[in-house]
Amino acid sequence: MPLTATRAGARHPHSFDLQTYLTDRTALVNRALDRFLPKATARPATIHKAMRYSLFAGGKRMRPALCLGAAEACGGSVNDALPLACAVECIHTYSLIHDDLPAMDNDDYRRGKLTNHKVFGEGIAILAGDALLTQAFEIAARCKGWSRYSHQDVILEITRAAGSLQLIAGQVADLEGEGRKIAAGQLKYIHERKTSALLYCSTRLGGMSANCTAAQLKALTDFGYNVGLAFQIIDDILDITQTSEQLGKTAGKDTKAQKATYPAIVGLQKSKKIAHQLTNRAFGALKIFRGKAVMLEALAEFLLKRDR
Ligand code: GRG
Repeated sequence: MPLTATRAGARHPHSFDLQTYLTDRTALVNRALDRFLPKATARPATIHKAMRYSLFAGGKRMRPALCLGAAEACGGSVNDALPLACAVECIHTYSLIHDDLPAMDNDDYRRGKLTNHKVFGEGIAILAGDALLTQAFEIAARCKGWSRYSHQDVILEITRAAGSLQLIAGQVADLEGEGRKIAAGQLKYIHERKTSALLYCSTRLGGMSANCTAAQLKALTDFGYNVGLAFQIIDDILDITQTSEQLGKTAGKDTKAQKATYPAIVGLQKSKKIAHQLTNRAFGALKIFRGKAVMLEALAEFLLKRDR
């Protein structure tokens, strides 16, 4: 997907091939995840097969791409950011496995395949999620270390995003909001936590792996936060405009579960407008990188225009 990167302060407009970038980064991430995880044959094989089943089911790898892109925007290396990109993907996959369970969203399909509990049973699916969450901390703890940020900083970053004040808080509010009328402010609270928190954790970790400055870290936070909010609005729009085949998961679930979404509260057109505004805010946050964040800019544009 050739995109012309001009918004984020590039002095000379040039085209950026996001498709090739994503294919390349996804391959790197997949190889690294394969190295970090216990082999599928490691005892007890069931749990390792279940962890790998969901991890390699064909996710878009957006959080790792954001992490690696943030590192590159700060002049860091992909190799230094790679373990943290993998840690975030493990947490994301755990959250999807648990979200699909009968006690939560009760879904049969995810990433175009049967959900984890449909293949391995509920007990193993819960444990596969738990094991992926734990795996993320092992991967982060084994990193080689950074001069400006300690292991404690990095681990705290992940605990904050995944804990009961962010990711889990968002999921709790989402569960409690089902079938109830909620205001736009409460919906934003949910989106900030269940979606944005892990996205800006990804960009921040990428920056930290590159020893970014405080100003760069703030820019990456603002960028990830706004991209995260736009991402969830687009996700809600796709839920009502796309088919299950297109999405690789059951479409139309939000309406059926009477979930509060932007399209339900403000309508489709206004939701699209808000997603555009948020993406523009994200572009604005990248100015500090003076054209070195073209991959982040292209990713934000891709996430806004995606159809799955
Ligand atoms: C169970 C602790 C716990 C949290 C669940 C992640 C989550 C919170 C719920 C999943 C459903 C949902 C709407 C999450 C918001 C984030 C989101 C849209 C996830 C889907 O991310 P994609 O599209 O998925 O990047 P792939 O499969 O491509 O990685």
